[in-house]
Amino acid sequence: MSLSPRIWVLHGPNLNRLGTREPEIYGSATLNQINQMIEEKAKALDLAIDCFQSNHEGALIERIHQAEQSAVKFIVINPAAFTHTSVALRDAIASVAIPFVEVHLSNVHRREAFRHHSYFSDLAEAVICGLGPQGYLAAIEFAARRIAPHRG
Ligand code: CA2
Repeated sequence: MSLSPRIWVLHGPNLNRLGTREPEIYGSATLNQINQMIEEKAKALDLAIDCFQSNHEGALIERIHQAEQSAVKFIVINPAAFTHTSVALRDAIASVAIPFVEVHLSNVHRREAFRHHSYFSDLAEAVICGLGPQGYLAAIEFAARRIAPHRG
């Protein structure tokens, strides 16, 4: 059994389409490439990481519920469009006592007004937007320090 602290990364709807369209907004990396970068970072920090993407609200909600039973110490989540619409996903993350960082590839505040409100930000430890895939890596580094400060 791994003794490394467990972190789950959750990607919301349509993020499986990364690298196919709108590179000027979301960059050219595919989700697989981003997950690979995340896994490399986690390995360097001795964290047990698991990346999950779904286009379904219910699947993301159930994954969040499972996080508690799976002794997950930290969640990094890009809720994608559910950021701006989903009270249900907000309630799910509020129902588990697991700290999380909200990540967005694009700077949502430079975009349409409907992207300026998030159902997650007031619950999040931090919000990172506009850094592209690097935002996930910054979130993982933050999580590593937040859950195990003695590990450096
Ligand atoms: O900037 C982000 O990471 C977002 O969470 C991405 C969401 C958007 O609804 C949020 O406002 C901001 C959209 C993800 C859709 O990704 C696509 C990827 C390739 C082509 C089209 C969409």
